[in-house]
Amino acid sequence: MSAKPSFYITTPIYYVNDIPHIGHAYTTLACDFLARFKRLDGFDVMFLTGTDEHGQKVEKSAAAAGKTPIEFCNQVSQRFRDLAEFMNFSNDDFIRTTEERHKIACQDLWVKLEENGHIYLDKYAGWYSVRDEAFFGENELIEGENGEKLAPTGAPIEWVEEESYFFRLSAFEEKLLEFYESLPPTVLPNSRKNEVKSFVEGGLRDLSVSRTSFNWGVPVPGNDKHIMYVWIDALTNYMTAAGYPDRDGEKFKKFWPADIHMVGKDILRFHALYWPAFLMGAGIEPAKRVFAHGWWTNEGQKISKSLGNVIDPFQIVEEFGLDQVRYFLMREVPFGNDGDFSRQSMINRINSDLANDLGNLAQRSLSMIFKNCDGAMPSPGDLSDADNAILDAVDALLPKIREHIDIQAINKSLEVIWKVVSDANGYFAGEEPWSLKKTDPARTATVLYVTAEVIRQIGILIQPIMPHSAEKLLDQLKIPSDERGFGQLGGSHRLKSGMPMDKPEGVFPRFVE
Ligand code: ME8
Repeated sequence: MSAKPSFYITTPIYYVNDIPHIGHAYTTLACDFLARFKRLDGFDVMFLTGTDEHGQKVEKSAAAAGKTPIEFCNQVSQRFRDLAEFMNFSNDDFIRTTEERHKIACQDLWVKLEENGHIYLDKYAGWYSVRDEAFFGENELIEGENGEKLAPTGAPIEWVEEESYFFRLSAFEEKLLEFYESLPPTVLPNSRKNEVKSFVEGGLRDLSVSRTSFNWGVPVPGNDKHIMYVWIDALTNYMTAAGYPDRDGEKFKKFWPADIHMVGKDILRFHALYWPAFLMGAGIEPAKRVFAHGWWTNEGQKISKSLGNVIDPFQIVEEFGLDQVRYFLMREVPFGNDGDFSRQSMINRINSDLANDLGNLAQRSLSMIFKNCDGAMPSPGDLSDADNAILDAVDALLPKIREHIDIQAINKSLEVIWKVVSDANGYFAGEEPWSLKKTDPARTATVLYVTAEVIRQIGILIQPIMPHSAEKLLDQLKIPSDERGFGQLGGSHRLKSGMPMDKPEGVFPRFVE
């Protein structure tokens, strides 16, 4: 394996009881963006996604569909793979919890926890929500419309009384509180860290980690009457894919602990509390960061099957274009906050940021080069203050972007790029190369060259967010494919003058209703 630094990022593994929707596409897109960014920035990246196929919820959904659980899983899991391909996600692996490698990993982790004295057999009596696959205390329940008891998520609950193994979660309070305070931050955004921290401060009860009332899952080693709690099984996927239980293997040594578990805020507690506790219990380092992003609503309403307003990512990509949807989802909402999907804001982003700002800048300048500079990249003359200012601005982008990416402020990383796009538009309009071309062709050549150089660097920088469009732009500038990494940014790799150009084609069309 190479000596490059490593970067391991994971998405949640999605339940196969439902077909993929915009929320799933969103989380995986954020990871795809970060994985692509890190690859271009010289890291050896492992990017994992997959499907969560065990548990009572899946067993029930399969029965309702008249299928065996595995037939059902095969079918729905494939939809998530199709989505990954359709959205141009660059995941390096796709894990399914029904795979043999995963069963081995789960059972090994269980044995480690048992050997370390963190698992004991007792009896569980309490409330369980199949929809959330989670246990709830009486004090957490809410009242439904007809006075019935519901989980805090609004899901129905059932009273469960059965023999169960327990994990000594209560023994990890202090270690978890220390973990939340360690730096660089282990849980982001800060509001989420505070949320999970105050939950732990409220006191932890031991966690029931096995069930005997259904079969669809990984059997507990040495007592196969018990099936492991689906969250132990699910969370372990992140280690399975890194080669666990082969802890001395190259892959595990390189990629564990994971750099980022990206999740939605709904599953923060599982990732920032249970998972690090399980790992601490097994003597394994927890992931370096859990980032819990916000929730999408549709035109102001909660997205739900019963409201019939689920946004189908396949359909919006067909309508608006893939890179356009990718850009909108990452740009529109501060990453971490909740966001609202509206057609109008999607159209505004496409027409203003993409078609007007970046698209016009590229199309106008490259067309002028093609028409006025004998179809080749011109040579710049002496640089004016204005030329230097815009070049300095684009040369200085990468370190600024990295600062945002280090805390997953994806939207901010795009904002700083678009600030330079906007400055470059101001520069181009201010220099008026079209009115100079007869009187001062040398100055025209310089302005066009400087603008094209800005576009070269912007083209390199937008590869993580809009891979296809960036490729088209860089192809038009005749940048060889091995000169598109972040090592090529900055002042020491300027565009080569004299390179023959083709007639440019617009990369960012306007959206017309
Ligand atoms: O929870 N807005 O799977 P899941 C933003 N199998 N993100 C959303 C969203 C929305 N409206 N709806 C869903 C599970 N998501 C478990 C995970 S991991 C070891 C096991 C995204 O299919 C978001 O990332 O219910 C959320 O956390 C995830 O889908 C839940 O997916």
